[in-house]
Amino acid sequence: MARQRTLDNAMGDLFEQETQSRWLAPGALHLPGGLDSLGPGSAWLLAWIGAVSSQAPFRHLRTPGGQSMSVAMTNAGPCGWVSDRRGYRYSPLDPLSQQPWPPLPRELLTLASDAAQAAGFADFEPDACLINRYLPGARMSLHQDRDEASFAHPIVSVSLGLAAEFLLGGLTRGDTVQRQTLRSGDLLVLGGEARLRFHGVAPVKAGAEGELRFNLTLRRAQ
Ligand code: MD6
Ligand code: FE
Repeated sequence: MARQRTLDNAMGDLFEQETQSRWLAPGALHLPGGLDSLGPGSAWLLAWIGAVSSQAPFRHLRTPGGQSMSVAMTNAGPCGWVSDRRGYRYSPLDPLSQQPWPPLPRELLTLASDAAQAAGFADFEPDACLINRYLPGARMSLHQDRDEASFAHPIVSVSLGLAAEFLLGGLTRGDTVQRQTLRSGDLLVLGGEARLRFHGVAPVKAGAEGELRFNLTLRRAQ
């Protein structure tokens, strides 16, 4: 009896840990394991990333300053985020093929909209999905996402594979940064007051969750 209750408690705690969402800051909601609680797991998403990258391969974009990024990127949806010597922007065509980016599946739009809803942002309809691929050692320096037409919409991110330390700063580059581990299946919403907070990813470490980390960010670009 007592033993059973202990086991139930342990299971309950585990479930809570996996599903309890937490505000990192006003407008910044972390949903651990949100991919599983809002949708049917991660296998379909990994398969979809494979299909996207066979049409629009991952590539190391150059910053306007000319440096090659350590993270490889591709996109899906009506708009894709690109960077080159001319600057950062959204483009309806993949510059490598001059073809439209692969479409966004309904399941992903629903996942993003449900996550945004959980953070208090109604009617989020993304038109862009940037897919980042990290090998161990790759990192994302502190940045603001400000190439979108309106900052009224949140950005929803989905992490898969290797865990990473997400760095959340303030509205000024020099502000103190808090760290949050993002694990496979975690969702993160940045909206409202947090929409323009600086953020980045510390160098990804090798681990047991696979060889790679993927992060998908669903955005309203236009
Ligand atoms: C990453 N994420 O986790 C990079 N941006 O690999 C982002 O840059 C990001 O997670 C806006 C909103 C959520 C994010
Ligand atoms: Fe970002």
